[in-house]
Amino acid sequence: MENGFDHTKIWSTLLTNRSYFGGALVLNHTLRKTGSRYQLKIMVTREVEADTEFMEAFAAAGIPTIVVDKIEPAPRDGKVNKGTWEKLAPWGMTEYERIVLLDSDQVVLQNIDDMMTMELPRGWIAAAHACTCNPRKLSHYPKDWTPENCGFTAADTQTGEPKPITEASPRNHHLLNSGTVILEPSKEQYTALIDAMNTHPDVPNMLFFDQDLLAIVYRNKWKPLPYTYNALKPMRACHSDLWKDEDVKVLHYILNKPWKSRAYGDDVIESTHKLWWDYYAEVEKEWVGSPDENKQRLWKNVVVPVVSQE
Ligand SMILES: [Mn+2]
Repeated sequence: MENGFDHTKIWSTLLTNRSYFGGALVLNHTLRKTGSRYQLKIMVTREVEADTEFMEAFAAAGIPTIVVDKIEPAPRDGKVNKGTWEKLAPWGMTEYERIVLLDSDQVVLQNIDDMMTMELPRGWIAAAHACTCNPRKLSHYPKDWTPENCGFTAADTQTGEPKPITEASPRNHHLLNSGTVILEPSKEQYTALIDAMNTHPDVPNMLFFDQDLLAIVYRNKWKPLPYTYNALKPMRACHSDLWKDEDVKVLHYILNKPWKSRAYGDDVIESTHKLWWDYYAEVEKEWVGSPDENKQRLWKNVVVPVVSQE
């Protein structure tokens, strides 16, 4: 329990460039604020590692980094489906007993340390469903992404508990959102994931990369978590009967990011951005008010350019 943290289990998120850094700082802040006994370690790509000033900012934030090598599928017909495949790297980090993947566009509103001890069958992962309501009617989303087929439509609106997945479940109930994933690193599972990435026929058409692959490789081997561990902001409208603000533990800002504008809307969905800006103001105060001039410089050079200032 060095530094008061339990080092056998970590939170982790992936950054491939500077653009989500404000998000990652806020995520880390909310983990600390909710009193987690576990540390956030940020996976960074080789490109990030080469960005000296960016790496100084992680150090100034007191956030350890884990450099991950490029992960991408073997080319098919000379083409590579480029995406966030490095999110698969934690399966290979067998020095940890458990890793909980979070997204840097999430904020933690209540202590979620129970995810580190939650029972998980050997060889399984846990995640919350993907919401397949497609409320914005995005044309590139699959045709069967409708509210009737959405896993959350079947959840218990009283308790928030997900409906167990069975053979009779609609196809979409087998889909998960990889914003929050509980996993136990294993060489065997890592190899299976990488093999599937290189050989599965669906890979060239995957829109959500790691997320789509996990749903295939862990089909019937993933435990659905209540929506509260990965509350996708549009669900506040499209699953308003399920959503209870006071129950949300992890709020996930999918689609447009809060840090892109301070002039967010006041509707049910966009008004959730206020929470992010409130936490951001706390982080800003810490850095800008710091007696450490280096920290002030890094704030100006690394954070300010990627977070809307008006
Ligand atoms: Mn996300």
